[in-house]
Formats: sequence, C-alpha cells, structure tokens
Amino acid sequence: MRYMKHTRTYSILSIFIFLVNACGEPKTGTSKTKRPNLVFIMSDDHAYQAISAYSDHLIHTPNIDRIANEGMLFNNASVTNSICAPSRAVILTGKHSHLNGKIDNLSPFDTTNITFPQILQNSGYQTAMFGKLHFGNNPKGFDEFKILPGQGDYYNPKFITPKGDTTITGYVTDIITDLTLDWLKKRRRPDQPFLLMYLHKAPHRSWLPAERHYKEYTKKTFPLPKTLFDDYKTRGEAAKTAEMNILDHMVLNYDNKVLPGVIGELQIEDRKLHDPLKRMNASQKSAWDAIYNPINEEFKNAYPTMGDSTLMVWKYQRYMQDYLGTIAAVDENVGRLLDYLDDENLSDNTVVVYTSDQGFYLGEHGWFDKRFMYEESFKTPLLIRWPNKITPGTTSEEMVQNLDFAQTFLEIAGIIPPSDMQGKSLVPLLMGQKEKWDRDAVYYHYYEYPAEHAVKRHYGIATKKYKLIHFYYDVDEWELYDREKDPNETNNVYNNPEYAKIQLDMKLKLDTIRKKYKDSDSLSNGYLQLYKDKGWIKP
Ligand code: SGN
Ligand code: CA
Repeated sequence: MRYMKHTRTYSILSIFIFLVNACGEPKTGTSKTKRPNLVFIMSDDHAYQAISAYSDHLIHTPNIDRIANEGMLFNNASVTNSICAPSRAVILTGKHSHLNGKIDNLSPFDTTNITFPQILQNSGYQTAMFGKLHFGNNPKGFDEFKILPGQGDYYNPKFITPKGDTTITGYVTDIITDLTLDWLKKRRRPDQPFLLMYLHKAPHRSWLPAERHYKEYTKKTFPLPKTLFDDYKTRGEAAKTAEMNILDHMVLNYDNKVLPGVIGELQIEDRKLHDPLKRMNASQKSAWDAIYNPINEEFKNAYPTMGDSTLMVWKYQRYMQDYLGTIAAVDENVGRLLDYLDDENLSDNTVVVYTSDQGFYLGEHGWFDKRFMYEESFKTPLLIRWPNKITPGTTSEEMVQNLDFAQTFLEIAGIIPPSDMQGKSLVPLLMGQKEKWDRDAVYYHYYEYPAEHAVKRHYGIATKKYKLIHFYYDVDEWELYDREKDPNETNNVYNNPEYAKIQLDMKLKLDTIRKKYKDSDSLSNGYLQLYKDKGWIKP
C-alpha cells in the first residue's frame, strides 16, 4: 500500500464532526439495519451522448436506462473540473479541487482529506470498491478493494489489493463485475448496510472493446455531429490550440488501430504511443486480427485518395466503433449487477447511481477527450434509482454536480455531513421536493496545463441560461455563451453589445461564487507555483 505524505492540517471542526459521526449511530432517520445500501456505478469518460436514456442516436443502453426508467434522469448534471482523478477527489471529499488539493491527474491526493466512505464505514456501513480509482493512492475507508493501477488495462488487467497485486485473465469490464458480484455473493454481511463503489475503466482511451462487441461494432456507421468541422471562429486561443482534434491529434495506430506496417507503407507521420494491444494473449490477439486486419486492408487501399474531410470522417467512425463497443460491455455488466440486486431482493432498499467521472467529446467541435468547461465535457450523465422514494421515470433539470454526491450519500445514511463539505444533498430533488432546492449557478475550475491535449487553465460559472469562462495563465481571455440560443456553443458573445448587461451580471455572479466556494487568484497562483517548482513551466 502506498500513502502520500500528509500535507494538510485538519480543520478542528471537521475532526469534531467526523468523530461525532464516527460514533456509529445515524443522526436522523430510521434504525441502522434499515439504512439503504448505496451502489455507486461510475464509468470513465462515458459521454451522456452515449446513453440512450439521453439520446439513442449512437447506442442503445437498455440496462443503464433502467436506472432512469425506474428512477430519475438528471439533464443538467456537471463536474467541477473535467478530468479523472480531480473528479474522483471531488466526489469523495465533497470539496472543490482548490480546497481538496487534487487539482490535476499529476498531483498527489492529500490523504488527510476526510472522504464520505470513511464516514460511512465509521458509522457502520460495510464498504467495498472494485475497478478504476486512478488516484496514486489506495482508497481509505474501504473494508475491501481491488483497484486497477493508474489507468489500468482492458485485457488481462492487473489489480492492486490490500494483499498485493494480482493479474486476472479476461476483459476488464467483465472482470470488475465478476469481482463485484463475488463480493456481494460471498462477503456481504446481511446485517450491515453497504456502500459499493463499482468503477469501470471503459470507455477510456485507447477504447478496446471485448471480442463479442468489436465483431458487431466495427460494422456500424454513426451519424456525424453537427460541429465535427468546427472552425472555432468566435473563440479565443484555448479552443484553437487544444490538441484533441480527431483529424490532427488522434493517433492512427494507438487510437484507430491502424497497423504500424500500414502506416509505414503509406508514409504517414503518426505519433508513437505504446502498443495498445500489447497485453493481449495469443488467442485474444488472433481473434482481434481476424476483424481488424481487413479494416487495415481497406484503409490501405482508400487512404491515397482520401482528402482531409474524408480522413476526418473515417477516423471519427473508427473512434465511435471502438468507443461505443466498450460501452456495450459496460451496459451488459450493469444489467448483471441490477439483476443480482433484484434476484436477492436487495433492489428495494438500495440506491443505485450511474455516472461518469466527466463528459467526453464524441466528435463535437472536431474533438475527442474532455477538460473544457464547454458542454460535452462539463455535463456528465447522472441517473439515480431509489425505489419508493424517487417516482419512476422522472427527470430533473436542476444544476447538480459531482460535488453533491458526498452529502447526498451521508444524508441517505442519516449522517450529518462535515460542515466544510461544499456540495448540496440531492435528497430533496430525489423526493420530488424541488422547492427545497435553490441553487442558481455552478462553479468550474480546470488546472492541468501545460499538459497532454493542451487545454488552457480556466475557471467559470454556469447558470441555466449562460456560461462565462475565463482562460488564464498564458492568456487572459473571456468567453460568454447563451446556452439557450446557442446550445452547441459555437458563438462566443463576450463583448457583444447585446449581451453587455448579461456579461456584467455574470461577472458579478462569478466573483460571488468564487468567494462562496473560497477560490481566489492567490490559490491559482499557488497551484501554478507547483508546476514552476517541478520545472513544468518557466518560473
Ligand atoms: C491519458 C490519455 C489522455 C487522457 C488522460 C486523462 N492518453 O493520458 O488522452 O486525456 O489519460 O484521462 S493515453 O495515451 O494514455 O491514452 S483521465 O480520464 O484519466 O483523466
Ligand atoms: Ca476520465
């Protein structure tokens, strides 16, 4: 086990509340045995555009959809910082990145942060985590865990466990589910409520589907997004200089599975990343080759006459085939878990959440990846089922965030949250009490720059109607979007006289929300200093 150096001091109040909560009895609600189980399902980079409860133009996900059909679909859920480990830190701590300290994928997680699983464990919940954490640390507050090291692998993945590392042969999404079901069947203690974190690696890059799915998905063709050929005309530098364009930055070998031999023969310059297929065994590789070698042959013949736009479309289709192919396995496996809960009569007293660590671009604005506060990576899927509490088939348009999970789970468990958590419990929304929800804006701050994909540092505020973003550090640029009139965000109206009043209002709101969440330029400068200290940027 690896734990990072403790660098943060506890707030006295949070220690006090933590100890009070740790005494074991729920503070409100019913007796301990009746407290609901919590199943938190999170995938990595799962775009809401690829869940049929949101839209079925790309894929059918009947099992994930079940959670919304039997519960609530959130149409306005977002993240506070659209990147993996920071999102997970926000979820666990209920605090924005600038306060929990995990601003990017590179910095260590400060393990003196108090997380909601620790609080639940101390109050009598049995806790388990299976799958991708991507933290650099082992999780605290879990009776049992088996997690992938770092990003993990799709085929024959290695797992970190408290007893040491182990490698399991097979396909990662199936294996994570097997581990989860094995725990439910053999080690769940029926006298205790449980928190189960079931965390998929899929559909993260480099998008390797299971054999049963690539056979089907490599034959499909998908509709093109409206903004595939976006020219970023009204934007500032950040959108123009980001390195996540499908045509220019998606890697033919690593991402599109074009063989190095074919790339060499065609004399194409391609970035060299590691071999995505390197962990496959001989039989997995030969099954793969049987499907992907003919695709390579076709590409070899077609490439010489392809112009840029044809190549863009070809790369987009290849991207979607593999990305969505990995989601097919996630959906099937979510179905296995839901069926198990039904079969064991656990569904009635179990809250099931499905979400992603952030959204993702599926060709919108010509992109893959995430990081920006623009819609597709800011918005994240969120579906929650809680039988007898949530009216089945309901939707919520309220602005909720990954920041809210910790307090939601604590309230469901009847525990008063530490006062320094910054989210809001979603319980009133789940119970249909919209009048008890008064949030009118959400805050966002992204830090990981300079880094892969070159998305500049920015912070911003979103209301239901508008979004104001400030890009800083090596630029000082503002963007304003009218979310209702311009849902695709192709028209930056900052400094447009028609929006002068709105611009002013949004700037004032941004100042207020930064104060409310305790973010500031001086904190941002401190986080920039970390990059300077490491020599990643000039002092
Ligand atoms: C890897 C990927 C990036 C991705 C980051 C962060 N490159 O570095 O494309 O943005 O992860 O993703 S890869 O060559 O390793 O595939 S995150 O979800 O973990 O934040
Ligand atoms: Ca992610």
